[in-house]
Amino acid sequence: MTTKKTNLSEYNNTDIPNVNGLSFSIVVSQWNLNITENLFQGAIKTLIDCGVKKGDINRIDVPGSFELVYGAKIAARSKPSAIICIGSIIKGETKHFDFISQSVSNGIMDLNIKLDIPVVFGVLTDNNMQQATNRSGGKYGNKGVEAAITAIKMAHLNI
Ligand code: DLZ
Repeated sequence: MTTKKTNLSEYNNTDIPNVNGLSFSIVVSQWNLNITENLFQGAIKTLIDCGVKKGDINRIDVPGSFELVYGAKIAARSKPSAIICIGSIIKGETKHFDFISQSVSNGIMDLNIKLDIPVVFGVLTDNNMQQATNRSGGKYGNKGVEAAITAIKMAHLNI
């Protein structure tokens, strides 16, 4: 099956639920920081554009994507309406890509089972830097924007 490569970050403002009273934590991996900073900017701008107040958004930095799960656990202590995990894992010559990608996706899934707070997977898993660039504000949009919209929708479910 082929995937049509379109910009997945275009959203319709009228479909976005009311954000009154919602708060968000964004956990940002510092590995491949040029990519994750663009993802973060996409996410925070989207939250603010959708009406979330700056003061209701908290940022936690962690060294790499592997640490996102623990970072999200820390973020959960302040009971935000949703947590967004942002990371960029890029394939190299060793198996790190498989181990880290698998651990992070399983870890975030576990948090969704255990916590009463939705935790959103805003992690790019790419074969190379060009693919990551294309998806962090490039020609295929910004995964951070998608993560923010997902977080709002999931937080709204939990009201
Ligand atoms: C070690 C490592 C490598 C090789 N590559 C990445 C990567 O592409 N993306 C990423 O977010 N993190 C990477 N890391 C760091 C690990 O996520 C983790 O921070 C370290 O293994 C320390 O636990």
